[in-house]
Amino acid sequence: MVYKNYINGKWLSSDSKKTFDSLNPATEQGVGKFQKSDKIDVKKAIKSAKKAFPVWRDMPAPERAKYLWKIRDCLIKEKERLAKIEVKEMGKVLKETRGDVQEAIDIFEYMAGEGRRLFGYTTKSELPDKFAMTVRNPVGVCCLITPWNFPIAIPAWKIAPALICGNTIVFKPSSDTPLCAIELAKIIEKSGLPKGVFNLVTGSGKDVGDEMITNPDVRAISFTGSKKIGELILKKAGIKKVGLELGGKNVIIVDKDVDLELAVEGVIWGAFGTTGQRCTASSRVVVHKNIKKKFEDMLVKRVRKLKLGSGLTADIGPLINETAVKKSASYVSIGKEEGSRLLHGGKARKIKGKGYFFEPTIFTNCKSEMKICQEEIFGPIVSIIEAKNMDEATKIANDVDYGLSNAVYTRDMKTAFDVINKGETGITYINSSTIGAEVHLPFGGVKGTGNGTREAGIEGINEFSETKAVYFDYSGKLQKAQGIE
Ligand code: UN1
Repeated sequence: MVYKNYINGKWLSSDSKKTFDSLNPATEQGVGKFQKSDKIDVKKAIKSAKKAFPVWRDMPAPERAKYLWKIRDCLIKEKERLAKIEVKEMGKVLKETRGDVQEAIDIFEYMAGEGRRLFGYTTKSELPDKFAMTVRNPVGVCCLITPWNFPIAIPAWKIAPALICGNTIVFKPSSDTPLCAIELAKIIEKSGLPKGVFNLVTGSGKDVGDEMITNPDVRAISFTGSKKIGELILKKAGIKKVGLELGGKNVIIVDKDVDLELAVEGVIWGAFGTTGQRCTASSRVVVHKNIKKKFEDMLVKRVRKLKLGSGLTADIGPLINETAVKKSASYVSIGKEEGSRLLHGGKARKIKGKGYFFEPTIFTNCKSEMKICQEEIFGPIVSIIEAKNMDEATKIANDVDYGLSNAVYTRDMKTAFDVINKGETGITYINSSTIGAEVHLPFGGVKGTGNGTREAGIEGINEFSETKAVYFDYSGKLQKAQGIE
């Protein structure tokens, strides 16, 4: 099957006449062929989005919301089918792919409701007979560039707020999960959106992404992916609105005197859920020295029960591709060279000779400055660091370039609030893992994780709207602000 681009309400082949394959990471079999689009395709899509913009902008937001509601309804109907397609293309386990589709349903529902809010505010003018307020206007043509690890939810986090604010869209999905994107696009098409409001172009970052970033008709870029590409986008995009979500090196702190079973479950879920391929994955654990040994014993006992295999039957699915396997393997070598101790796992595996599997891997006796404790691995590898007290643990937690999500298991109020107040992250969990953000709260981080924007929640609206200050003078005379006579 050869899948096409969606431009101006039509499914079109690329002018390049080239295609690429997407593979099932559990079986290494192809799931389809997709357009390897070039700059001409992207220009066409941007042109169509630009043309559709005034129509969509001028439609009342509660009317726009009706389309989002239809998309939400259709996602609910198709949830199981989409979840199974996602297992096939992305590899993660079925209960998690269901969660991914659910997250998309949630955000469309939330943003449909925004159609009847999109609040600005009113305030008093410093002058008589003058009224002041803010309104939200759309930004214009928005290009959305998304990763493969949440191939339905992350595009939805961007598409839903962009649409409700009145923007038009060109969407480039990851080349590892184009089928999920096309299935989402088909659902969006079914909602009957005016043509050109939503466009999809598949292809490489080099050809498709580059044109999106540099094209002068594009007013906003929203990107989720690596820090390296995020930095490149910021350099190249010029004066565009840019939203970046660039990963993490998230930590779980485990205090002495906690329910260790609960903490172990939190680490298992955070470190090995989605095979460690979440920006929010728990890749570091900082443990109080008094309970370190006991905690490790319990963790290893628990991890041994996890079954590796196809996302339809196992607890841990494959990594996304061979490059990811090589990356995880190289960090295992680095971890050993750096002098940390391998407690469990560490090897790439095949099942019936196929698949990009990797054992859930635990390192201990790690030091914060080690590479395995500093760099984002995006695989099922977690590093345990010992702390002599919670003050030291909080400092170690902050000792990385990233700042997305952190968590602490504690019964002590001061420790909990220290992590809330001093933790350099955009998300903090008390007594649960580092993953599992909900769509009505802002998602994003500080330091190397992003440039200050947040997705989802009300902050997701900020990314896709421009705030305009409006001064309405009904005095009938020239009034000057700042006391000028
Ligand atoms: C991501 O890994 O990029 O909070 C997104 C979570 C999910 C979203 C993760 N709701 O883990």
